[in-house]
Parts: sequence; structure tokens; C-alpha cells
Amino acid sequence: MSGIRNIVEHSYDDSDIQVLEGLEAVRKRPGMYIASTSERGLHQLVWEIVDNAIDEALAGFADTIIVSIDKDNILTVEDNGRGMPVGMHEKTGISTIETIFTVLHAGGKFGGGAYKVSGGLHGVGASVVNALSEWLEVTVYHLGKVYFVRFENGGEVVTPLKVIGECSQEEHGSVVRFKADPTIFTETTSYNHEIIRDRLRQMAFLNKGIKIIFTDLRKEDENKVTQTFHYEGGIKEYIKYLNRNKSAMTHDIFYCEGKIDGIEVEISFQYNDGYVPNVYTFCNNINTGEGGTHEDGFRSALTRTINRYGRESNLMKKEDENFSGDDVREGITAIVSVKHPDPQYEGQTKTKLGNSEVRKIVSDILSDNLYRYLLENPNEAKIIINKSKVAFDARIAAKKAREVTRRKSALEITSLPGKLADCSSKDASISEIYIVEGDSAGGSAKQGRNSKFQAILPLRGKILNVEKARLHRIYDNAEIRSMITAFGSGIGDEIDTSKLRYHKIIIMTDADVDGAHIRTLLLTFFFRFLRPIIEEGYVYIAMPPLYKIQRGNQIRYAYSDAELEEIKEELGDRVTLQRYKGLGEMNPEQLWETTMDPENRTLIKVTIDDAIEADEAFTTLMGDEVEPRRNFIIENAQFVKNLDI
Ligand code: 1YM
Repeated sequence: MSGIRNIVEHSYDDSDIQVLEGLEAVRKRPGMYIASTSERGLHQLVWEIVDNAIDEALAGFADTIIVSIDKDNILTVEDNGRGMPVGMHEKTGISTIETIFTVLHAGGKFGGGAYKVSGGLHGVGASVVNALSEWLEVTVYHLGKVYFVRFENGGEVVTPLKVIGECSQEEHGSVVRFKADPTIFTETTSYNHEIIRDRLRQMAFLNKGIKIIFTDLRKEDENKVTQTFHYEGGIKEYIKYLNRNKSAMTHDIFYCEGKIDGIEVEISFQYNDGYVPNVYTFCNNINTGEGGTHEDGFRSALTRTINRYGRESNLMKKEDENFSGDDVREGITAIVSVKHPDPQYEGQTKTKLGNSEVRKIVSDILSDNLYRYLLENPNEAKIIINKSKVAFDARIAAKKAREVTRRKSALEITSLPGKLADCSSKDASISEIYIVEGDSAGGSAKQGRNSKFQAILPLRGKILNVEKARLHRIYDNAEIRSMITAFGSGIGDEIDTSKLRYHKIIIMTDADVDGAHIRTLLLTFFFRFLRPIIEEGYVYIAMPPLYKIQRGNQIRYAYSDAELEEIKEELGDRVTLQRYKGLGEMNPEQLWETTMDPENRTLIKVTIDDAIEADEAFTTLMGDEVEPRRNFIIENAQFVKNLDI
């Protein structure tokens, strides 16, 4: 490879031979220059040429790039920049364009020093594309003239650079057209529409203002033939796009940019109501999947600035502990994009940015801008602090709960809670546990059950309903501890559903508002700390009847008002009607018959969506904000009917 650069010291003839030897080396061992000769390598050819066009746009000379795939998988990239240099290269004696396309790594070397951003990772140069193409053509529009050059068979000049026509003085730009060599790309030479579309869209997001038009003539669907990607808002619009199916917590999308020591930094983020952080980082338009110094700088500045603002605004109290990085990142969607003239990549897949100066640069730019943003947008700031607080509380609660279970196992106390009336079967697959609200209903359930496979755990309903209790207080709660021990699966990160002692965990609460409230609390608890038991389908809700309708010896139960009407119609007017206010009003036989007998009962399997909804309800209902609580109750009147808060 290094020998190739020597051509500058040789005569035209010698260098011509060496050039071809250089490109021949690429053809012999493509794997040294591109990732592979499969689909991935094929697409790298496209990125290589697109990167050059993007560089021209980033240098400020072009604003539109067109990428087209024709029916024969010939690829064309076009820009409206200055046009590649058409002069003779003084040292090689061949045209600069030919040099760019025939000398390995010539692109950067021959440039006017303008800093090249793209291709940092794969940037092998246009010559590699030429080497791996059956043919390649370049057309340049420059100062009223149209220039053309054509290469064949992996880089031989068949039509040296010449003027082939005229254009208007205003017209300028470069067009590169090539056909990938099927003898090299033996797997496929057919471009993947989605891969190209997604990358071009991403490029347009990462480089604000550049219009990228994608044409795929292989498509029949008109909407797919031509698509335009053009985002004046850049990564801010990218965040909006990434969050399109999520519900945002903050109304606004944060954005800032800055340039220190020639390193450009852009950062944007928004919080959604999810739990996972999604932080995407880029260097020179390449996704740095393994993170690196830019991500480090982002993380530390985010945590530091939110804590600083929280304290200075008194939204956090003096005695409060600082939020951790995980707390402030919960539910964030963020993009950190840096443009660096000399990036160093590390890591397993060389997608980790290593330049150490970047850490402080990103951190300084984010700290200044974010702190000012929080001061100027107190409402957004409040949402962010609150969101971090909820995450903080949940983290502490989870830790406590883990300690509780750990302490137990350390003492080897596996003894089941005293209130549990266990079933005799040890086969989890047929065993059920009823979590029952109240001691009296618990009593009926214990008497009414089939003790072979049904266990009963009574809870003292109101105890869970500690007003505005932070989650960690709930975990000090004896009832919660009873559940954890009874289930046997462990909790949090250490959960193991294969150790569950029952494959049906059935929540049985009164069919009234308090019952709904307790159910919400239980589901929230399951969702946050025992999520796999929901995901794997072990959680159910029992459906006790609302009415008992009797005529003579005939007894019927109605589970809804509509059903009551139907039964009344059927049995006529002379019925006695009993409205059940609670499970405790049913005698053991009735409870068995209506709610527990597998032959007759109705169970609702809890889905993760139910649990998410419950979790949201919980967060909103238990939060300190009055306004969202009221709004929530109005919007979810059905769910929390008459709930007295
Ligand atoms: C369809 C792909 O390659 N456009 C393009 C490339 C160059 C220039 C303009 C350009 C750059 C410079 C000066 C400079 C390149 N030039 C070189 C080299 N589109 C596409 N548009 N004048 C024109 O960087 O100073 C390499 S790429 F090496 F000649 F400077």
C-alpha cells in the first residue's frame, strides 16, 4: 500500500503501472479494504461515494445529493458542489480526478486541506470503489464545461478525462456512476432498498440542511421510487422521529451545539415515559455503537447539571442524595454527534471513540447549554427532575427489596408466611395462589378453596394504601414480604421464574373502588419488581360477581350490570337481588362457586400492557402534582371510578 504513494516520484508510465498494481491488490484481497464481499461490502461502495458528496456539502459548497439505483443495479451519486478538480495533478502528470480514482487513499492527500468528516471509519477512498467495479464513470460540471472519464475492469482508464459538452455557467457538481463487479461480489450485486434508505435518512438527520434524494427505479410503488430526506432541524428532528411511537414526557426537545478546538458537537434529547435510556452517539456520521469519550462526556455532564439545577432550584432538598447517572437517563432518547478531524477508534468493533480531549469538550458544551436551558425552561426542568426522582425512588426500593430477600436467604429462612394457607401440591404447574383483600374474605376463601392446589394469602387491604407512600416504604411492608416469600421466585434482577411455587397468581379483590386501587398497587409492584411473572403469563385477576339474583331455589350471579338486566328479564320480576359489596359478604360455598371453581370462574390474564397502565396510574396517582393527578382521573374515570383522592 505504501509503495503506491511513491508514484508521485515516478514518471507517468511507471506510476501508471504501479497504480494498476495498487488497484489489483484491492481486487486480490478486497477483505483488506472493505468489510466483506457480501451485501455489507457492496453497500460500503455506496457510502464511500456518498461520503465524498457529504463532505462537499459540509464544506458549504453543495446542498443537494441524489442517490439513484437503476433497474440493473447501477448506482449513481450526484451532488451540486464545486465539481471534482478537473486540472492536471502537477506531480503525477495525470488528471486529479484520475488520481482520486486510481491511487489508494488519494482523496485526502490531494485535497486543499479542507477537513474531511465522512468516512472516518471505513474511508478507504474512491479508488477502492473503482477497483471493485466492472466500470465506473465520473462526470463533472464546472464553469460551463462537462468533463467525463471512464474506467473499466477495476480501474483501467478507458476514456481519459475530456470535455464532452457544455453546460450553463451556473451548473456545477459531480456525478459518479458505477456497476459493482459481480466477480468480486459473488453473493449479490443487488442493493438493499431499506439499508440505503435508512442510512440516507440518517445522514440527512445528522447533517442538517442537506437535502438527500433517493431514487430506486426497481420499485413499482410510487412512494418508494423517490424519497426526499431533508431536515433543517437535524438531530433535533431525529429525536422527534425516534420518539414518534413513544409518549414524550417533556414537551420540548433539548438541542445544543458548539465547536471547541475544531471539534464540532451537537446534542439533542427528550424524555419519554419509558424506562430504558436510548443514547445514540456518532462521530463523523458513523454510529459509535460502543460509545467512547463523547458518550462519557455526555453522561457526566447530564448527571452533574441535573443535580446542580435540582439543588439550586430547591426541587431537591439538602438532605436528598444525588441522582445517579441511571436515574437521570431513565426514559431518555438522546443523540450525541461529534465531527472530529482526526478520530481514533477503539474497541472490539472499532466503534468506540478514543480521543480523550473529546470528553471535556462534550461535557463543557452540554453543561453550559443545559444549565441555561433548565433555568430558561422551569417547567421542562421540573418534569426532568421529577422523572429522575421517580427513577431514584424505584432504584432505592428495588435495592431494599433485594436486601430483604437476601437477608432472608442468608438466614436460610424459607419458612412461609404465617398467614399463607398453602396448598398441598408441590407441582407449581397446577398450583394457584389467591391474593385476597381483607382477612374476612381471606377466611371465606380458605374455607371455600380446594386445598389440594389452591393457596390463599390474605392481605390487609388498607395497609398497602399508605397515602402517597414512596415505593421503598411499601417494601418495608409485611404483606409485600409475604408475597415475595410465598412466590419463591426472588425479585428484581435476581428473579428466577423457574422457582415460582405457583403458575397462577390470582389477584382477588372486591369489585369496588378500593379493590381496584389495591389491584393497581399490586400490579405496579409486579410490574416493577416481578415483571417476568407478568410477561410469562402467570398473573391473573379474579372476577367476583356483582350481584346474586335468586328466585325460589334458583340462584344466579351477574358479573356486570348488563348481565343483571339479562338475568332479570329471564327470571321475571319476582326475584330477590343482593348486591355484593365485598368478597367478605359471600359465604365460602358462594365464593368457590362464583370466583374460585376452575369450572365456573372467569379469570383475566394480565398482560404487560395492563401492568404498564397500572404503573402509569400509580405514578400519576401517587405523585405530588395535583394537576396531572386530576387530569389522569378525568381521563381514566373508568379505571379508577370514584377513587377518592
Ligand atoms: C458524487 C460524489 O465526490 N464530490 C466532490 C468531491 C471533491 C470535491 C468536490 C472537491 C474538493 C476540493 C476541491 C477540496 C473532491 N475533491 C477531491 C480532491 N461527489 C464528490 N466535490 N474541489 C473539489 O477538497 O479541496 C477529492 S473528493 F482530492 F481532489 F481534492
